Amino acid sequence: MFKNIEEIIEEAKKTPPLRLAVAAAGDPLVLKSLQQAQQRGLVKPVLIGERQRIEEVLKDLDYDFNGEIIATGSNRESARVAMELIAAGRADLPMKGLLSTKAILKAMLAEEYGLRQGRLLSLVTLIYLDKEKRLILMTDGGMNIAPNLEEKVEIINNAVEVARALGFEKPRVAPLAAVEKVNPAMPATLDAAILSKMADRGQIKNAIIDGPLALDNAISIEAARHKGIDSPVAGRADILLVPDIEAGNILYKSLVFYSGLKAASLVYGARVPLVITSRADRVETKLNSIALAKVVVERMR
Ligand code: COD
Repeated sequence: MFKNIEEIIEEAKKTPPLRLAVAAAGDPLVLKSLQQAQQRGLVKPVLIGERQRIEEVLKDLDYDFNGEIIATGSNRESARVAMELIAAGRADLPMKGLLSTKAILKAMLAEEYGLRQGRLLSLVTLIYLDKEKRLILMTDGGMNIAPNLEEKVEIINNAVEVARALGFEKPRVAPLAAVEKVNPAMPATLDAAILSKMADRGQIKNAIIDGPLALDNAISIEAARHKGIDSPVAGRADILLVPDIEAGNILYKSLVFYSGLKAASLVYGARVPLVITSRADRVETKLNSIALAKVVVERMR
Protein backbone atom coordinates (compact mmCIF):
# COMPACT_ATOMS: atom_id res chain seq x y z
CA MET A 1 0.00 0.00 0.00
CA PHE A 2 1.31 3.44 -0.87
CA LYS A 3 2.10 5.53 2.19
CA ASN A 4 2.25 8.90 0.49
CA ILE A 5 2.07 10.63 -2.89
CA GLU A 6 5.86 10.59 -3.40
CA GLU A 7 5.70 6.78 -3.45
CA ILE A 8 3.02 6.96 -6.14
CA ILE A 9 5.26 9.19 -8.28
CA GLU A 10 8.14 6.75 -7.80
CA GLU A 11 5.92 3.87 -8.89
CA ALA A 12 4.71 5.83 -11.93
CA LYS A 13 8.33 6.29 -13.03
CA LYS A 14 8.82 2.52 -13.33
CA THR A 15 6.67 2.03 -16.45
CA PRO A 16 7.14 3.46 -19.97
CA PRO A 17 5.66 6.93 -20.54
CA LEU A 18 1.95 7.10 -21.43
CA ARG A 19 0.66 9.33 -24.24
CA LEU A 20 -1.29 12.12 -22.55
CA ALA A 21 -3.81 14.17 -24.59
CA VAL A 22 -3.98 17.56 -22.87
CA ALA A 23 -7.06 19.66 -23.70
CA ALA A 24 -6.53 23.46 -23.54
CA ALA A 25 -2.85 23.11 -22.73
CA GLY A 26 -1.85 26.79 -23.08
CA ASP A 27 -1.44 27.54 -19.39
CA PRO A 28 1.76 27.98 -17.35
CA LEU A 29 0.60 25.74 -14.47
CA VAL A 30 -0.49 22.96 -16.82
CA LEU A 31 2.64 23.10 -18.99
CA LYS A 32 4.95 23.26 -15.98
CA SER A 33 3.34 20.15 -14.57
CA LEU A 34 3.81 18.43 -17.96
CA GLN A 35 7.43 19.54 -18.10
CA GLN A 36 8.02 17.97 -14.69
CA ALA A 37 6.08 14.84 -15.60
CA GLN A 38 8.06 14.45 -18.82
CA GLN A 39 11.38 15.02 -17.03
CA ARG A 40 10.43 12.14 -14.73
CA GLY A 41 9.54 9.94 -17.72
CA LEU A 42 5.87 9.66 -16.77
CA VAL A 43 4.24 10.83 -19.98
CA LYS A 44 4.63 12.00 -23.57
CA PRO A 45 2.14 14.84 -23.89
CA VAL A 46 0.16 15.85 -26.98
CA LEU A 47 -0.72 19.53 -26.52
CA ILE A 48 -4.14 20.62 -27.77
CA GLY A 49 -5.26 24.26 -27.87
CA GLU A 50 -4.37 27.66 -29.21
CA ARG A 51 -0.99 27.10 -30.86
CA GLN A 52 0.44 30.58 -30.39
CA ARG A 53 -0.44 30.66 -26.69
CA ILE A 54 1.02 27.17 -26.15
CA GLU A 55 4.25 28.14 -27.91
CA GLU A 56 4.56 31.35 -25.87
CA VAL A 57 4.21 29.51 -22.58
CA LEU A 58 6.62 26.74 -23.67
CA LYS A 59 9.17 29.45 -24.42
CA ASP A 60 8.62 31.25 -21.10
CA LEU A 61 9.14 27.96 -19.28
CA ASP A 62 12.21 26.97 -21.30
CA TYR A 63 10.35 23.76 -22.05
CA ASP A 64 12.10 22.11 -24.96
CA PHE A 65 8.95 20.36 -26.18
CA ASN A 66 9.41 18.11 -29.20
CA GLY A 67 6.04 16.36 -29.26
CA GLU A 68 2.87 17.08 -31.18
CA ILE A 69 0.83 20.28 -30.87
CA ILE A 70 -2.71 20.20 -32.27
CA ALA A 71 -4.14 23.66 -32.96
CA THR A 72 -7.80 24.26 -32.11
CA GLY A 73 -10.08 27.30 -32.09
CA SER A 74 -11.95 26.79 -28.81
CA ASN A 75 -11.87 24.95 -25.52
CA ARG A 76 -14.82 22.86 -26.60
CA GLU A 77 -12.91 21.72 -29.68
CA SER A 78 -9.82 20.99 -27.57
CA ALA A 79 -11.84 18.75 -25.27
CA ARG A 80 -13.33 16.88 -28.20
CA VAL A 81 -9.97 16.43 -29.94
CA ALA A 82 -8.52 14.96 -26.73
CA MET A 83 -11.32 12.37 -26.61
CA GLU A 84 -10.96 11.65 -30.34
CA LEU A 85 -7.29 10.83 -29.81
CA ILE A 86 -8.20 8.40 -27.03
CA ALA A 87 -10.99 6.82 -29.11
CA ALA A 88 -8.61 6.41 -32.07
CA GLY A 89 -5.90 4.84 -29.88
CA ARG A 90 -3.53 7.75 -30.57
CA ALA A 91 -3.32 8.66 -26.87
CA ASP A 92 -3.61 6.67 -23.64
CA LEU A 93 -5.04 9.21 -21.20
CA PRO A 94 -6.86 12.54 -21.46
CA MET A 95 -6.03 15.49 -19.18
CA LYS A 96 -7.99 18.64 -18.41
CA GLY A 97 -6.01 21.84 -19.03
CA LEU A 98 -7.29 25.39 -18.73
CA LEU A 99 -10.98 24.79 -19.41
CA SER A 100 -14.06 24.20 -17.31
CA THR A 101 -14.68 20.85 -15.67
CA LYS A 102 -18.08 20.76 -17.31
CA ALA A 103 -16.61 21.17 -20.81
CA ILE A 104 -14.14 18.29 -20.48
CA LEU A 105 -16.70 16.03 -18.77
CA LYS A 106 -19.27 16.64 -21.51
CA ALA A 107 -16.71 15.63 -24.13
CA MET A 108 -15.80 12.50 -22.18
CA LEU A 109 -19.46 11.52 -21.91
CA ALA A 110 -20.23 12.12 -25.60
CA GLU A 111 -21.52 8.86 -27.09
CA GLU A 112 -19.45 9.03 -30.27
CA TYR A 113 -16.13 8.39 -28.50
CA GLY A 114 -17.37 5.22 -26.81
CA LEU A 115 -15.45 5.95 -23.61
CA ARG A 116 -18.39 5.33 -21.27
CA GLN A 117 -18.73 1.67 -20.47
CA GLY A 118 -22.34 1.83 -19.33
CA ARG A 119 -21.26 2.79 -15.85
CA LEU A 120 -21.33 5.97 -13.81
CA LEU A 121 -18.24 8.17 -13.99
CA SER A 122 -17.19 9.96 -10.82
CA LEU A 123 -14.43 12.11 -9.43
CA VAL A 124 -12.02 10.44 -7.01
CA THR A 125 -9.58 12.60 -5.08
CA LEU A 126 -6.57 11.37 -3.16
CA ILE A 127 -5.40 13.49 -0.25
CA TYR A 128 -2.40 13.08 2.06
CA LEU A 129 -3.43 13.86 5.62
CA ASP A 130 -0.43 15.60 7.18
CA LYS A 131 -1.54 15.14 10.76
CA GLU A 132 -2.48 11.48 10.45
CA LYS A 133 0.40 10.82 8.02
CA ARG A 134 -1.66 8.72 5.66
CA LEU A 135 -3.51 8.77 2.37
CA ILE A 136 -7.27 9.01 2.13
CA LEU A 137 -9.68 9.14 -0.83
CA MET A 138 -12.59 11.54 -1.12
CA THR A 139 -15.49 11.26 -3.57
CA ASP A 140 -17.30 12.91 -5.44
CA GLY A 141 -16.43 16.55 -5.08
CA GLY A 142 -16.75 17.57 -8.73
CA MET A 143 -18.77 15.49 -11.16
CA ASN A 144 -22.05 14.10 -9.85
CA ILE A 145 -24.05 17.02 -8.54
CA ALA A 146 -26.61 15.51 -6.18
CA PRO A 147 -26.26 11.72 -6.37
CA ASN A 148 -29.18 9.52 -5.34
CA LEU A 149 -28.69 6.29 -3.41
CA GLU A 150 -28.05 4.16 -6.50
CA GLU A 151 -25.53 6.67 -7.81
CA LYS A 152 -23.81 6.73 -4.42
CA VAL A 153 -23.38 2.95 -4.69
CA GLU A 154 -21.64 3.44 -8.05
CA ILE A 155 -19.55 6.30 -6.70
CA ILE A 156 -18.41 4.04 -3.85
CA ASN A 157 -17.65 1.18 -6.26
CA ASN A 158 -15.46 3.49 -8.37
CA ALA A 159 -13.56 4.77 -5.33
CA VAL A 160 -13.14 1.21 -4.02
CA GLU A 161 -11.58 0.15 -7.34
CA VAL A 162 -9.14 3.06 -7.21
CA ALA A 163 -8.36 2.32 -3.55
CA ARG A 164 -7.70 -1.33 -4.34
CA ALA A 165 -5.40 -0.34 -7.21
CA LEU A 166 -3.46 1.65 -4.60
CA GLY A 167 -3.22 -1.35 -2.29
CA PHE A 168 -6.14 -0.83 0.14
CA GLU A 169 -7.44 -4.38 0.04
CA LYS A 170 -10.80 -3.82 1.74
CA PRO A 171 -11.12 -0.06 2.14
CA ARG A 172 -13.15 1.43 4.98
CA VAL A 173 -15.75 3.83 3.65
CA ALA A 174 -17.29 6.65 5.70
CA PRO A 175 -20.46 8.17 4.23
CA LEU A 176 -20.21 11.66 5.67
CA ALA A 177 -22.97 13.72 7.21
CA ALA A 178 -23.23 16.43 9.85
CA VAL A 179 -23.98 13.96 12.66
CA GLU A 180 -23.34 10.32 13.54
CA LYS A 181 -26.93 9.40 14.28
CA VAL A 182 -29.62 8.78 11.70
CA ASN A 183 -31.90 11.80 11.58
CA PRO A 184 -34.82 11.58 9.13
CA ALA A 185 -34.62 15.35 8.65
CA MET A 186 -31.09 14.96 7.21
CA PRO A 187 -31.32 12.82 4.05
CA ALA A 188 -27.54 12.21 3.92
CA THR A 189 -27.81 10.27 7.20
CA LEU A 190 -30.52 8.02 5.76
CA ASP A 191 -28.45 7.20 2.66
CA ALA A 192 -25.41 6.59 4.87
CA ALA A 193 -27.30 4.08 7.00
CA ILE A 194 -28.69 2.26 3.96
CA LEU A 195 -25.25 2.10 2.29
CA SER A 196 -23.79 0.64 5.51
CA LYS A 197 -26.45 -2.07 5.61
CA MET A 198 -25.98 -2.78 1.88
CA ALA A 199 -22.30 -3.43 2.51
CA ASP A 200 -23.09 -5.64 5.54
CA ARG A 201 -25.34 -7.76 3.32
CA GLY A 202 -22.82 -8.01 0.46
CA GLN A 203 -24.71 -5.69 -1.90
CA ILE A 204 -21.59 -3.53 -2.06
CA LYS A 205 -18.45 -5.62 -2.24
CA ASN A 206 -14.81 -5.27 -1.21
CA ALA A 207 -15.49 -2.50 1.30
CA ILE A 208 -16.42 -1.96 4.93
CA ILE A 209 -18.97 0.84 5.11
CA ASP A 210 -20.19 2.49 8.29
CA GLY A 211 -22.00 5.76 8.68
CA PRO A 212 -23.24 8.36 9.02
CA LEU A 213 -20.02 9.81 10.37
CA ALA A 214 -18.99 13.42 10.72
CA LEU A 215 -15.65 14.39 9.18
CA ASP A 216 -13.72 14.57 12.47
CA ASN A 217 -14.72 11.16 13.73
CA ALA A 218 -14.28 9.56 10.30
CA ILE A 219 -10.62 10.61 10.22
CA SER A 220 -9.50 10.99 13.82
CA ILE A 221 -9.31 8.07 16.24
CA GLU A 222 -9.26 10.50 19.19
CA ALA A 223 -12.41 12.28 18.00
CA ALA A 224 -14.17 8.94 17.50
CA ARG A 225 -13.13 7.70 20.95
CA HIS A 226 -14.04 10.97 22.60
CA LYS A 227 -17.55 10.68 21.21
CA GLY A 228 -17.73 6.99 22.15
CA ILE A 229 -18.45 5.86 18.60
CA ASP A 230 -18.17 2.11 18.21
CA SER A 231 -17.54 1.54 14.50
CA PRO A 232 -15.14 -0.40 12.26
CA VAL A 233 -14.65 2.75 10.18
CA ALA A 234 -14.63 5.66 12.64
CA GLY A 235 -11.18 7.22 12.95
CA ARG A 236 -9.80 4.93 10.24
CA ALA A 237 -11.72 5.80 7.07
CA ASP A 238 -9.89 5.19 3.78
CA ILE A 239 -12.66 6.68 1.63
CA LEU A 240 -14.86 9.68 2.49
CA LEU A 241 -18.15 9.72 0.60
CA VAL A 242 -19.48 13.28 0.55
CA PRO A 243 -23.25 13.78 0.24
CA ASP A 244 -23.14 16.13 -2.76
CA ILE A 245 -20.92 18.27 -4.97
CA GLU A 246 -21.12 21.35 -2.73
CA ALA A 247 -19.95 19.49 0.38
CA GLY A 248 -17.19 17.80 -1.61
CA ASN A 249 -15.98 20.92 -3.35
CA ILE A 250 -15.90 22.91 -0.10
CA LEU A 251 -14.09 20.07 1.70
CA TYR A 252 -11.52 19.81 -1.14
CA LYS A 253 -10.90 23.55 -1.28
CA SER A 254 -10.52 23.80 2.50
CA LEU A 255 -8.06 20.93 2.67
CA VAL A 256 -6.03 21.63 -0.47
CA PHE A 257 -6.17 25.42 -0.97
CA TYR A 258 -6.35 26.63 2.61
CA SER A 259 -4.57 23.86 4.52
CA GLY A 260 -2.09 23.14 1.70
CA LEU A 261 -2.51 19.35 1.80
CA LYS A 262 -1.09 17.32 -1.08
CA ALA A 263 -3.68 15.93 -3.47
CA ALA A 264 -4.35 14.24 -6.81
CA SER A 265 -7.59 13.65 -8.70
CA LEU A 266 -9.03 11.63 -11.54
CA VAL A 267 -12.38 10.84 -13.07
CA TYR A 268 -12.91 7.10 -12.93
CA GLY A 269 -15.39 4.71 -14.53
CA ALA A 270 -14.72 5.24 -18.23
CA ARG A 271 -12.47 3.15 -20.47
CA VAL A 272 -9.55 5.27 -19.24
CA PRO A 273 -9.28 7.67 -16.31
CA LEU A 274 -9.29 11.42 -16.92
CA VAL A 275 -6.51 13.43 -15.27
CA ILE A 276 -8.37 16.34 -13.74
CA THR A 277 -7.58 19.18 -11.36
CA SER A 278 -9.04 22.58 -10.56
CA ARG A 279 -7.71 25.27 -12.88
CA ALA A 280 -6.12 27.04 -9.90
CA ASP A 281 -4.56 23.90 -8.44
CA ARG A 282 -0.80 23.98 -7.85
CA VAL A 283 1.67 22.51 -10.36
CA GLU A 284 2.42 19.83 -7.78
CA THR A 285 -1.25 18.75 -7.63
CA LYS A 286 -1.36 18.45 -11.42
CA LEU A 287 1.84 16.38 -11.46
CA ASN A 288 0.48 14.18 -8.66
CA SER A 289 -2.72 13.63 -10.63
CA ILE A 290 -0.79 12.50 -13.71
CA ALA A 291 1.17 10.03 -11.58
CA LEU A 292 -1.98 8.74 -9.87
CA ALA A 293 -3.77 8.14 -13.18
CA LYS A 294 -0.72 6.35 -14.55
CA VAL A 295 -0.41 4.04 -11.55
CA VAL A 296 -4.14 3.27 -11.60
CA VAL A 297 -4.01 2.44 -15.33
CA GLU A 298 -0.95 0.22 -14.95
CA ARG A 299 -2.34 -1.63 -11.93
CA MET A 300 -5.62 -2.33 -13.66
CA ARG A 301 -4.07 -3.75 -16.80
N1 COD B 1 -21.55 9.07 -15.57
C1 COD B 1 -21.99 8.46 -16.70
N2 COD B 1 -22.86 9.04 -17.54
C2 COD B 1 -23.33 10.26 -17.21
C3 COD B 1 -22.93 10.96 -16.06
C4 COD B 1 -22.01 10.30 -15.20
N3 COD B 1 -21.55 10.85 -14.08
N4 COD B 1 -23.55 12.17 -16.03
C5 COD B 1 -24.33 12.22 -17.13
N5 COD B 1 -24.19 11.09 -17.83
C6 COD B 1 -24.85 10.74 -19.11
C7 COD B 1 -26.34 10.79 -19.03
O1 COD B 1 -26.86 9.53 -18.70
C8 COD B 1 -26.72 11.16 -20.46
O2 COD B 1 -26.72 10.03 -21.29
C9 COD B 1 -25.56 12.05 -20.90
O3 COD B 1 -24.45 11.72 -20.08
C10 COD B 1 -25.88 13.52 -20.74
O4 COD B 1 -26.46 13.67 -19.46
P1 COD B 1 -26.90 15.06 -18.83
O5 COD B 1 -27.62 15.87 -19.86
O6 COD B 1 -27.54 14.83 -17.50
O7 COD B 1 -25.51 15.60 -18.50
P2 COD B 1 -24.81 16.91 -18.86
O8 COD B 1 -23.96 16.68 -20.06
O9 COD B 1 -25.74 18.09 -18.86
O10 COD B 1 -23.91 17.04 -17.53
C11 COD B 1 -23.00 16.09 -17.14
C12 COD B 1 -22.01 16.86 -16.28
C13 COD B 1 -21.00 15.87 -15.73
C14 COD B 1 -21.31 17.88 -17.14
C15 COD B 1 -22.82 17.54 -15.11
O11 COD B 1 -23.26 16.57 -14.24
C16 COD B 1 -22.03 18.61 -14.42
O12 COD B 1 -22.03 19.75 -14.83
N6 COD B 1 -21.36 18.25 -13.28
C17 COD B 1 -20.66 19.19 -12.48
C18 COD B 1 -19.35 19.60 -13.12
C19 COD B 1 -18.77 20.83 -12.47
O13 COD B 1 -19.18 21.94 -12.76
N7 COD B 1 -17.84 20.63 -11.56
C20 COD B 1 -17.23 21.74 -10.93
C21 COD B 1 -16.47 21.36 -9.74
S1 COD B 1 -14.76 21.66 -9.92
